[in-house]
Amino acid sequence: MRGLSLENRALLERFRLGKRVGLARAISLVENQAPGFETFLHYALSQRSFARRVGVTGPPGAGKSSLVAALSRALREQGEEVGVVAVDPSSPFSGGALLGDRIRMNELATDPGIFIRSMATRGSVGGLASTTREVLDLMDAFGFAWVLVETVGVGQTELEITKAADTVVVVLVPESGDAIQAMKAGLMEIADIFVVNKADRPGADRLIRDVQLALHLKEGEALRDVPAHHGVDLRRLGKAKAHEPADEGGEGGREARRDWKVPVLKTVANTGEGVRELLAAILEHRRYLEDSGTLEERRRKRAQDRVRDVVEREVRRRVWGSPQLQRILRQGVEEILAGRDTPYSLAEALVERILAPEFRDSQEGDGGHDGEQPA
Ligand SMILES: Nc1nc2c(ncn2[C@@H]2O[C@H](COP(=O)(O)OP(=O)(O)OP(=O)(O)O)[C@@H](O)[C@H]2O)c(=O)[nH]1
Ligand SMILES: [Mg+2]
Repeated sequence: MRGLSLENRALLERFRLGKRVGLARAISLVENQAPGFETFLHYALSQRSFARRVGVTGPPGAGKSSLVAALSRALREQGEEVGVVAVDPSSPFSGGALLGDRIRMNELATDPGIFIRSMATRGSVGGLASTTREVLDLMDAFGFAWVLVETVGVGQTELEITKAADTVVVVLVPESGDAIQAMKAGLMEIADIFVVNKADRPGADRLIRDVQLALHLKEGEALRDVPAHHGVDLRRLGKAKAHEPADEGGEGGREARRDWKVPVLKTVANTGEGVRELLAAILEHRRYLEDSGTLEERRRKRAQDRVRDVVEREVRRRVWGSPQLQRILRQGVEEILAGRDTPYSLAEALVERILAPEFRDSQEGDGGHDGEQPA
């Protein structure tokens, strides 16, 4: 690893001392991919991660921010420290989203035990840029016991949240459509806990039944197992079986899903109704993750994904940042346009060039992207 610049070293010091401005500046460094950010992360994240990471996703306006705020309050009442990341909120977490809840939100915002950060996705396909995951890591390393992340999910974009969170809470509302839509959107695959929010609105109980039915169908269970009553069924929460080994998880699949009974809870986020039960379910899921070895598995997968992300980012940076390759690309494109070459042979030539030792040598001494002096 390269050394840290003097400036970033000072920042690291503040970060490690638990100074909030240190965290805020560290997040900006990472978000902007400013010089030396990867080196900074290397030092800042060198400890093991302990935070409980909870992702809250769902359609726009479902009440995700309200729920995250209510959960944060509940956690703060228990003396827990909470970091919150709101990704690309259509209504900013600190502003419009919580207009009806301003006073309590302000309380949260001035509470030193909670740190809230909104960030843009910058058009990343997954809706959750790799920098977002790095920001979550920073919050974890900073020492928050809980890190909550809110992402707006429409369609497939929220699937990425499974890469960032240990527990995924999917929020639906009566007006967001039926359970079939949720199934189509892949929400059944990613939800560890379903929440039907705005339970004060008509149609909530129906949606709960539909989601439960869909879950049962998915699990291939008999219809007679559908609970006769609606709402929170706390009996279902404790039924995680730990004896089946976690399967290795296919592409994007969540491991050992069949061992966890996905609860369907009901909340009214802006009054706090049902939030206690939601927190209980999150803790229950946490216990399941730990007891079944799934947490370890997810962390292993997460570390692997992270390395891949960073390698890809670094390779892209070096390759497309190389004037030499840019030159070959420009010339090659002319050949393609003239009908003398194809993108495939040009790409192959470029890859061979990249893998040649001369390319590596030419990269040395260009100082890398962070322009830092080795310590
Ligand atoms: N009636 C009712 N309104 C709610 C409930 N929860 C949230 N709201 C309101 O719904 C609106 C949207 O809530 P948010 O918490 O901003 O929803 P969100 O999912 O974070 O929205 P985006 O981040 O913009 O996608 C706000 O006006 C909330 O006050 C609820 O349980 N019942
Ligand atoms: Mg929001």
